[in-house]
Amino acid sequence: MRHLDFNYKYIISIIILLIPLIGCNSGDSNSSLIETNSFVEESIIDVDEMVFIPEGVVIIGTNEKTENSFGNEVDQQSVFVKSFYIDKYEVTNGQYRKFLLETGHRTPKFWENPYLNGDNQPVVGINWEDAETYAKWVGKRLPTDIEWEKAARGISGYIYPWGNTFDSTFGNFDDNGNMDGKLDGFALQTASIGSYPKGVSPFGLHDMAGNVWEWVEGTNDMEFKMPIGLIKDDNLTNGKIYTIRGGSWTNGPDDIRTTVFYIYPAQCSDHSSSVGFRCAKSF
Ligand SMILES: [Ca+2]
Ligand SMILES: [Ca+2]
Repeated sequence: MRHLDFNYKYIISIIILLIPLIGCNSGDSNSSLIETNSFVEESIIDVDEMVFIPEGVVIIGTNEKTENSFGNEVDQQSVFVKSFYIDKYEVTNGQYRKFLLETGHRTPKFWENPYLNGDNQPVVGINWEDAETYAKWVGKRLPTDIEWEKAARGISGYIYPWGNTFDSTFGNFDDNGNMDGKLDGFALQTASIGSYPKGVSPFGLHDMAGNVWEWVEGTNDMEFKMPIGLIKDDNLTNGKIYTIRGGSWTNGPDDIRTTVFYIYPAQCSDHSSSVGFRCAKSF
């Protein structure tokens, strides 16, 4: 069954790749009026806003693992995390456009795809190095696995950002495998960031479950005790392991768990329409 699900999602991904390309949007702004539909509340957001995450011991991982995720989960453990700031939202195309214009950095895959290139939709089609380069350019960095998980599930260790029960209307997910938008309002595309205020994490972060997977800082730090059998040479770059977190618009309840990580080669996501990132900052 899982194999069939994988094939189905693979086919959907191919369909996305074949969507005709048209001209890209233009213009940018720091504050943006989010588009509305029947599922989305109208609100004004500051796309550059960061949230302070206080230091302290938190639970990461779980002892009640799902067997139906593409990704994996570590055993439950308590970890001390220093305080840090993290973006309230996923990095948008509008933010990324400024970076491209100032640096001449390579244009992401899907940059001209009308389903994915709105100014307030998260940037996709970028690999880990693109994400890290952007983060440095904007004076930030990528969050670590542990930081990301703390920010997503809070000090109570929720399985989903909002609690322990899945709700298909609290984020842009796969609409029960149909990707038709009937459950969450967005079919075969990313949602504008911040479209699901009911799905925020305990720290008020948006889209920590779904919309786009999020690159985190690569790690060779065994404090995050990954099952060693999962680590292959092609998952390593400069001796580090790279993962994406949170699931996306192509994933359902098992993949969008805050505890799930998916090991991904750092160079190989530039063809993915479901992987983006958000930034963090120490102080
Ligand atoms: Ca959806
Ligand atoms: Ca996300």
